[in-house]
Amino acid sequence: MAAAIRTISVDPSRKRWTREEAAALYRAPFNDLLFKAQTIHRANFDPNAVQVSRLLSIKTGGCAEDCGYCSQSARNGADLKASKLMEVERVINEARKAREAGSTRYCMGAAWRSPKERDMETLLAMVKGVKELGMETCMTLGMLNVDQAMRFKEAGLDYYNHNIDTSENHYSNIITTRTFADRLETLSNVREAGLKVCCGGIIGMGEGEVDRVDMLVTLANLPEPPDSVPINMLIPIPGTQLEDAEPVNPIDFVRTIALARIMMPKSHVRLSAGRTEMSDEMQALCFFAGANSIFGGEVLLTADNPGEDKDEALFSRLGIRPMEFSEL
Ligand code: SAM
Ligand code: DTB
Ligand code: SF4
Repeated sequence: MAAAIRTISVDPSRKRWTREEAAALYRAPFNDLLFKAQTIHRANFDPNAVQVSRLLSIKTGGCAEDCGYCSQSARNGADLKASKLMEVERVINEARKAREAGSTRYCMGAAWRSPKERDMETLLAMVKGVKELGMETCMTLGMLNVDQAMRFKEAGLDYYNHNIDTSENHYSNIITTRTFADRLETLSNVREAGLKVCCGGIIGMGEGEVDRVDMLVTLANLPEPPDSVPINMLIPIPGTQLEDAEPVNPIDFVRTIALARIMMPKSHVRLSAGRTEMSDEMQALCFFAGANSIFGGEVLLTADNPGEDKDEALFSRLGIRPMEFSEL
């Protein structure tokens, strides 16, 4: 089995970021920052194509972790019905519908600290089935060891999502049942198995400017930057620790997207949770700043998302088209 482990190819010429350099960009005049981000975006991607992923919660609620933002933690008072792991056939049927609606990547999420051995066969069957539809597959199930990561890789998993969520410094204000180092370890296990990494965070959890910058410095300076970088705007969920968090200033959110684009020029930057609260203009600025992926559909895992009709109308007004399978 050890032979299947991929050696990580690190590009020695790749830029490593300092906090000072990144902070200077974050604070630059808005037009300068956006011009730079858009220039870098165009050099690496079609500026008018946005990749669409779809999420499905395959196991909802009752989670043992205490993430202060999450509706699914058993430790907070959010009003959510917990469910058991979904059946494989149902997951595949949902994925087929998502493919028909234009999604190219199917992301399956479970409210776990980490997957248990007894569920592995079911999870591997889900990956196989979705992969057979021709879609890219992604899972987000909590912490993984190398052996689990390799079994997912063998079953056809393309991406694993595991967010660092915020800066190392702010992390323990939000989550106490695991550490920032635990998150980095799973990311390293996932890379070692040859899976692509999807890793980002949440803006709007009471963090300062320096925390946003530090989070992006950590991501950009990983041995390899994540292939996908989801930037979520906190959805304040009643009953959670962060239900009354101060809303994010839209300009600061756009700055964060632009900085992610500049620091990780070849990654897909995903404008993730929180779009129902964003105006069309704010989303347009995010696309201009280099976001080139979204979640489509009416729901994320448990919270609302704009839905297909709204997104189709937005894309059409902006002259944006959904990225096709051939462009991935
Ligand atoms: N349990 C797994 C884990 O935590 O790794 C996977 C599912 S978890 C819900 C995936 C990610 O969704 C979190 O890391 C977080 O970044 C994001 N997320 C969860 N609740 C959110 C909220 N209320 N607002 C914005 N993003 C959220
Ligand atoms: C990510 O960064 N955002 C997605 C996905 N990765 C798994 C999840 C967003 C969840 C939003 C809150 C909810 O639906 O419960
Ligand atoms: Fe559990 Fe993931 Fe929610 Fe944390 S973010 S409480 S680990 S489902």
